[in-house]
Amino acid sequence: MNRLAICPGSFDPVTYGHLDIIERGSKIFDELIVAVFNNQSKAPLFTVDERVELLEESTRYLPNVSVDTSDGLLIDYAREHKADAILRGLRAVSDFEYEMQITAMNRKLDDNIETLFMMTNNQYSFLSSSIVKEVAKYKADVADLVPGPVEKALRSKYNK
Ligand code: COD
Repeated sequence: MNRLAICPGSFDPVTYGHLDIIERGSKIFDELIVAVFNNQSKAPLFTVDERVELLEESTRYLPNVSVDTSDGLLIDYAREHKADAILRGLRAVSDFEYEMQITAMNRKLDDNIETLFMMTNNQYSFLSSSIVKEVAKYKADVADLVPGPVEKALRSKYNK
């Protein structure tokens, strides 16, 4: 049986923290779709197309991972793709409340699709797209926080 998971997020931009969850998820599921959604509460730096392209470049080495985008509801997307699970990462207790709300709402909309959480690698527990953007803006070195193509894209966004 082919097991499919959706790994949803804003990925604005993808970091090594995201990549760690994607890579570990790809070992558990037969197929993993990384799906870029717009999070209404965040003003993105990168367009959806740019985020998709950066994810594609950064996950090319994982043969069972593909990248897609949707402007609809996550649960509808998961249902349409007959996903077995939604995969999310957890960094700290501070993520928990937000994740619980999303999961509870998604379960109310469809209780056949499980949401699974993977604890972050300790090394990336502090890492978020927002922090990366903040430090990149001030021209700090982000080479060990994001994949090469993202580092380059940040440099060109902030005209370094
Ligand atoms: N280590 C481990 N995991 C991490 C790290 C890290 N350093 N950084 C981020 N992650 C995880 C996050 O916890 C998350 O699971 C995933 O990576 C993606 O993170 P983000 O920040 O890019 O994504 P979010 O939280 O902005 O994604 C929110 C969604 C886009 C999924 C949400 O807004 C959504 O579902 N939108 C679609 C519309 C919808 O269905 N809304 C109703 C939801 S109830």
